[in-house]
Amino acid sequence: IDSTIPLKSRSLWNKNQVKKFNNAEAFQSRFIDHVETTLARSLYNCDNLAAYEAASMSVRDNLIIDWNRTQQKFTTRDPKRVYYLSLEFLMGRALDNALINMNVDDNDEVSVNKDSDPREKTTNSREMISSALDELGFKLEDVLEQEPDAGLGNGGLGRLAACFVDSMATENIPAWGYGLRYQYGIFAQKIIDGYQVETPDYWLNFGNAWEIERNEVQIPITFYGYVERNNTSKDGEKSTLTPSQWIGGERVIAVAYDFPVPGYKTTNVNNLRLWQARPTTEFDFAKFNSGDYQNSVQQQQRAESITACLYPNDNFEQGKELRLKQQYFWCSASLHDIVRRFKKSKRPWTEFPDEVAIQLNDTHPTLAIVELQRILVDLEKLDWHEAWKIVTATFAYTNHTVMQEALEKWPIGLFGHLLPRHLEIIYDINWFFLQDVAKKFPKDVDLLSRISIIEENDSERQIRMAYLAIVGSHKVNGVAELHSELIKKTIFHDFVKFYGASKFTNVTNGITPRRWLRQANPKLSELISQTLNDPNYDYLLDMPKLTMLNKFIDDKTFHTKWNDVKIHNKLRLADLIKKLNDGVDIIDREHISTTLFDVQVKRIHEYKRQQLNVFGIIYRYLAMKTMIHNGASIEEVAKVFPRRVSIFGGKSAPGYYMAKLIIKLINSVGDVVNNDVEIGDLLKVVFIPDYNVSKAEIIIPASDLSEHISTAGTEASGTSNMKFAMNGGLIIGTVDGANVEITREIGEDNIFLFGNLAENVEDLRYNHQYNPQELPENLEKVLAYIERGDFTENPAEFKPIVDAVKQHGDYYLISDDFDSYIATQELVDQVFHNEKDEWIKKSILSVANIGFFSSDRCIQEYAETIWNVEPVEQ
Ligand code: 475
Repeated sequence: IDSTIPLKSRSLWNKNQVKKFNNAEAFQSRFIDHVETTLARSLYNCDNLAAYEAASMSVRDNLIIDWNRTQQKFTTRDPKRVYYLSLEFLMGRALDNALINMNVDDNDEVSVNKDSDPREKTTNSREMISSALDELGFKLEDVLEQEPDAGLGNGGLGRLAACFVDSMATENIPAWGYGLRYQYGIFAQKIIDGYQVETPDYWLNFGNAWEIERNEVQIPITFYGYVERNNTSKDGEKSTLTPSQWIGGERVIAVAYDFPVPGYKTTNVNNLRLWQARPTTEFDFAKFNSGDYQNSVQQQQRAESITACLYPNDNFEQGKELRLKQQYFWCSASLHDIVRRFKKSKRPWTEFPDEVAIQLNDTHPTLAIVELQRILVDLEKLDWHEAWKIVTATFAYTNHTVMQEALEKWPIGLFGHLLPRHLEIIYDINWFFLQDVAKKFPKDVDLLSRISIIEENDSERQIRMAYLAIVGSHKVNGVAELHSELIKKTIFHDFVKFYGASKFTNVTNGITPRRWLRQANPKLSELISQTLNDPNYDYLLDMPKLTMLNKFIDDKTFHTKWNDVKIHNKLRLADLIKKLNDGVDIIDREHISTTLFDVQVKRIHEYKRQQLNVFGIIYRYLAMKTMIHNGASIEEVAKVFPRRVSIFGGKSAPGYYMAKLIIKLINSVGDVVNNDVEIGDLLKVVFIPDYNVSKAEIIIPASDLSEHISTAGTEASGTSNMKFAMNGGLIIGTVDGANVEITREIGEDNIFLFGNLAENVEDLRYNHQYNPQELPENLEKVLAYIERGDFTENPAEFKPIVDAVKQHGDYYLISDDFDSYIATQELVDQVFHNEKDEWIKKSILSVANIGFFSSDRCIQEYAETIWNVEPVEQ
C-alpha cells in the first residue's frame, strides 16, 4: 500500500514542518508542552523525575527531526551501509550525552539567527539547557541524576559497541546498530555483609523517552519444527543443496524499538534498532477448541521471555538454549530487515556486498551468516555457491577473547532441535570448506579434524561458532596488536595456514572522548579547551591535537590548574563514596591531594587478578603493622607507606563462585583495615557497589593510579585503561592488551609496567604443574595471614582463593608476578609522594598522547580496511 501523501497536500505538510528548538526559550516552551500534555502534570506537580522526562522528550524531539532527515538522505543517496550486530550495547545515560552531541544549529531557515556564529551555539547547547532549566526551577545535575542507566551489556564488549555507535554517527558513516531490547539489563549489585547480592534491573520502570516503538516493523520469527526436503534437484547429488523448506513450530514476532544516536558536531543521527519479542496474534485454535484456553494464552506469553533478560556473564558462555534462541531471534529479525531494505533498491543480488557490510561483535551473531545463506538459497532460490560468495563478502568478525571458556560451542542435539534447517546448512558449509582444505593440504588428515566447524572428539559433537564465523567472513580482527598476533598463533593458527595471514587483521579498540572526557570530566575538558585555545571543543573530533599540551609540560601555573582539576574530581568521588556509605565519610578530605587514589574497576574475574591487588594491600597492611609493633611512629610509617585509598568496583557473574569470593575478601579486608586505629587514615579499602557506566563517569576522572594487571596474554585489549589515561590517571599494568600500545603512545616513562610477558606464560604454567613452586616469601606471609582467618568469622572461608595459588597450579601466575607488583607499587608511592611535579608531568603526557585511542580513529580503520564504506557528507 502506498503510504505517501498525495502531491496536492504536500505543501501544507511542508508549511507545518516541525522545527527544532535552537534557543533557551524555544526549549522551555517545548519542555512545558511536554510537562502539561505528554505527562499531564503542571507547575504544581513537577518533580525532578518529571523534569527529566520532559527535558528528555524535548531533546529527543530535536534528535528525531535530524534523524528523519538523516534516514531520508540515506534512502535517496543509497550509500553502502554498515550494520553492527551486537548482543550488548552498554549505553549508560542518554540525556547528558545528547546535550553534548546535539546540534541546535541546523539549516532550518526559520529558526536560525543568521548573525550569530552557528558553532558557538552548537557547543553551548549543554549550558543553554542548564540555564533554561535553572529559570524553570531545576538544576541540570539533579535532573540528569534521574535517568536510569541503559545497562544492556556486561562489560568491555558491550561498552565498545556503545562507543562505536557514537563514533559512527560522528564520522557520518551510514550505520545501524542491531541488538536486543532486554527488559532486564545487567543486574543491580548490592553488597550485604560483604557479599554480592543481585537484584533485577527493571530499567523501563518509568518508561523510556529515548526509544520509538515501531509497531509497524514486525517480523515473524520461527523456531523448532522440521525440514521438508525438495528432492527434485537436477544434479541430484546432495539434496540439501537444493532449496529445502523449513516448516517451523513455534512462532513469535520481533518488534523494532529505535534509539536515535546523535553524532557530535554533525546533524547526522544514526539508528540503534533493538528487537523485542512479542507473541503472535494468531491463536492456537486447536488448543482453544479443546477447551485449553489457559494453556494457549500461557504459550503465547512464553514469547516475551526470549528478550526478557541479558545473560550476565562476561567472558563466559553457558550454552543455554534460551541464549541460542535470543541469538537466532535477533539475527533473523535483523537480517530480514536488512534484506528488505536492500530489496527496495531493486539491485541484483550480486550487488548485495556493495550495499551492505555486516560486522559481527564476537561470535554471538554468527547465526546471521547461516540465516543469510538460508534466505538466499531457500527463499530467494539462488545457487548455493553464488549465495555463499555474497555471504562471505558481506560479513566480518571481531574476536574479543582467547579464553577457552568464552568460546562459543553448541551441542548438535540442542542446536538441531531449535534450528533444524540451519544445522543442515552448517553441515554443508563445513562440507565445502573441508573439501577446499583437503585440496590444499591433501596429506594432512589431522588438520581436517582440527579445523572442522564440527568438533567431533567430545562425547557430543559441537558446533564451533568462532570457526563458522571465520569461514563465513572476509575479514577477522582482534582488538589490540598483541591480541591480534596471539589469535593468529594460537586459537586460529590453522586458519592462518589455510587462508593466509591477510584475512586476519588488527583494529585496536578506542573510546569516545565525548562521553569519557567531555561528559565525565567537564573540568579537564574545559581546561584543555582553554589551553588549546579551542572554545568550541573541536579537539574532541581530532584527539591527536592534544599533543599541543606538550608545550605546557613545564609550565608551573598549568601544573597547578591541572592538579586542581584532579582534586576537584577526587572530592566529587569522595562525595559519591560517602553517599553510598550511608553518609559516613571514609576518605579524609583534608589530605585528599596527598592521598593516592588507586582504582581497579572492571568485571570481577580471576584473569583480571583483583586477588593480586588485594594480596598487595594485605602485604602493605602487614608491613605497616610490623613497623608499628617495632616501635615506629605513624609519621615514620607514612614515609614508607604514604596515604592511599584502594578503590574497587565491579560485578561478578551470579554463578561465578571464585569471583564472588574475591568480592567478599575485598570487603573483609576493608573492614579490618578501615577500622584499625593504629594505622589511622594511611590506608583505606573501599568497594563501590553496583559499578556501571554512570558511576564510571565519576570514578575514572578521580583516579591517580588505576590497575590493569591481567595475566599477560589474557586481556584482549581493555578499554578502561584508555579512559583512565585520557583523564590524567597513571596506569600500573602488565604487558597485556592495549597496555602495550598505550605505552608506545605515551612513553614508557609514563606508565608503571611489571610482571611476566605473554610469551613466557605457557612455560611458567607448565612449571607450576610439574614442579610445585616455592612461593615468594612476601606472598607466603600474605597467604598465611589470610589462612589464619583474621579477616572473617569463618576461618576457612577464603581457603579456595589461597589454594588456587598454593595447590591448584596458580593458573593466573600470581606467584610469578607478586614481587614485581610490590616493587612497582613502591615506585608508584615514591613518585606520587616525593616527586609530585614528575607525577603531574606524566599525567599531562598521558592525556597529551592518548589521541590515538579515540574510537573515531578506530571506526575510520574499520571503514577503510574492512567495510569499504565512506562518510556521507552533510
Ligand atoms: C575483553 N564478553 C576486553 C573488550 O574488545 C576488550 C564473551 C562471551 C560471553 C559474554 N561476554 C563476553 C567478552 O568476551 C568481552 O567483554 N571481552 C572484552 O572485550 C572489547 O577490551 O579485553 O575482555
